[in-house]
This record gives sequence, C-alpha cells and structure tokens, in this order.
Amino acid sequence: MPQDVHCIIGASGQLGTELAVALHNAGERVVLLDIKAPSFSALLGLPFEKVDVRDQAALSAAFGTHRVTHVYHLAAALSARGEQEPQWAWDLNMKGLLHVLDLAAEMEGIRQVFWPSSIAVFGPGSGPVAAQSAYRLPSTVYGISKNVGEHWCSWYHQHRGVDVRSVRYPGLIGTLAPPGGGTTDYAVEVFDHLDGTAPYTCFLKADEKLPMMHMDDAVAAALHILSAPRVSLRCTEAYNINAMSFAPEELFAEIRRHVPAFQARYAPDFRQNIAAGWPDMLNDDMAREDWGWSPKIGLSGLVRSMINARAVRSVAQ
Ligand code: AKB
Repeated sequence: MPQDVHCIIGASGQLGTELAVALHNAGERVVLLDIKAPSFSALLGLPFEKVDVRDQAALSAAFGTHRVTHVYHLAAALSARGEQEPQWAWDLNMKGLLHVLDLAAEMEGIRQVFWPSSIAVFGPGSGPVAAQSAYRLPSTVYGISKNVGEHWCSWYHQHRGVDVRSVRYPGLIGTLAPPGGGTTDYAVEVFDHLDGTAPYTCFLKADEKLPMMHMDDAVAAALHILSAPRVSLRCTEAYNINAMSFAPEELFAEIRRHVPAFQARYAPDFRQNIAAGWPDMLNDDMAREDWGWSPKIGLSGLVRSMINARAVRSVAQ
C-alpha cells in the first residue's frame, strides 16, 4: 500500500493549522492547501499549494501531484460571516464539499475523507441537549450547508463508496491560529484581552450557554474517527461530539481565577440570535459507543492551557 499522504484543505485556518501540526509532529506526510499561505512557523517547510476549493481542476491536480490518500476538507465560511454574504458562503461550502467528494469517488488513491459538520445543523426545536437524531432546522446559511453536506456525505458513502467521516464540532478553542467569522469566536478572542488595559466586550449575552471544545480534543476526534473500523460506524452522516458547555460569564469567572483584574462587558449583536438557536450541549452517546470518543479537557484545563500558551508565546517574542 502506498504511503499515507494527508492533504489538509483550509490548512491556514484555525483547525487546519492545529491538525497539520499534529500530523506533522506524528511523522506523517502532510500537504497544505489554502488560498493563503500558512503563517505558523512549524508549517513553513511543508508542501503548500495555493488552491481555491471551488476550482475542481486545481484540486484534482494537487491531489494527483502529491498522491494524496487522506483528505481533510476544512475550508468553509462560518456562521456569522455566512449571514453577511449568504450566496458566497453557500457557493464556497457546497461546491467545495461536492468537488472533494466527487474526486474521492473518482481517484483511486484517495482512501478517506474527513469533513467537519457543526452544532450549527441544530436550530430552535432541537432542544437544549441535542440528541444524535434531534430535529434539525438550522437558522444560518452555514448551518443549512452543514446539514445538507451531511446528507451528501451519506449519499457518497452509500452510492459511490466514498469513505467519508464526520463529526459535529462545537465552538473550537485553540492558540495556533485565530478563528474567523464564527459565533463562538468570543471564547478565543477574549484571551487577547487579558492585559487589564480595557474590559473585553462580549458579543453574546452573559448567560448564553454553548457547547465548546479545546483544539487538542478536536484534533483527536478527527484522527480517532478516521482510525475506527468502518463497520463500527452506524452513523453515515456526522456524529455528535461533546466536551464542555459554558456561558460567557462562566468562562470569564474561570479566567478571573488566573487574572483577577480581568473585566468584561456585554454588547450582544446579531450573533446572539444565532447562538440562541443552538443547543447548550450535545448527547454524544453514539460516538462514545461506536468509536470510543472521550474528551480530555474541561473548562479549567482549557483556560489554563490558553493562558499558558499565551505566556509562552509572549516570552518567545
Ligand atoms: C461557528 O461559530 O460558526 C463555528 C461553529 C460552531 O461551527 N465555530
């Protein structure tokens, strides 16, 4: 069997950067695709192709040139940005996925595809603790594209034999690259406002509880589900995965345990309406049973890790 080659589409993004570093550190061959070059230093020496996922010919050429065996298709317009440019978001999210799935069906060398879904597939009516098969009426263009995308993944698996696997990610929190255009982004950007010079202004209400996850658990989930025997996966759409759940006021109270002078104020904007339609947490029993999903990091570990990472970076600068 040819050596595994892992191609990350959206490699300069928040999850792409962390996944690329994890795979590279594990000694795997990694190829990075994005419309902008990676900026994180550990990735600078890796093969990079400037490719727009809407250009299927360019994607196909990159997969062929690098003899790609595993594709992680992470490029997407997120919930908040998607509401501002709905047609663009739909085009990017749907065209990109269909191009990847089509190429995976056609190109023999591609053995697996990972594509992330999101808590955004849920909406009002899904309930505060969304079950794996909860009613889904997403309220954003991003959520609609993830919901429909899940059905496409299932279709390509059943009718074209593509081994595509997916999880519904909550808000992801990490340090290597900033998020862009999401509703859960406050939980990352707040860590850039801990110097006590001015209060952080949060765009959600103090008590708006959402499901969240540390990036280490998010990366582990992607690698873990890909390594599971296909026969053990009962779900051909996307698995609910859960790690922790908190409201802004709970995150900020935990931050204050490390930075007592930290202050926040609240100025909810249109993102509050998006968040209000999402569940507080997901029931992830099926992921635990089928492929052993088990998160490692809770709220206190997350805050400690974010504060430590920033301290290390400021010493290094
Ligand atoms: C967003 O806020 O849009 C994303 C997501 C929950 O998928 N972080």
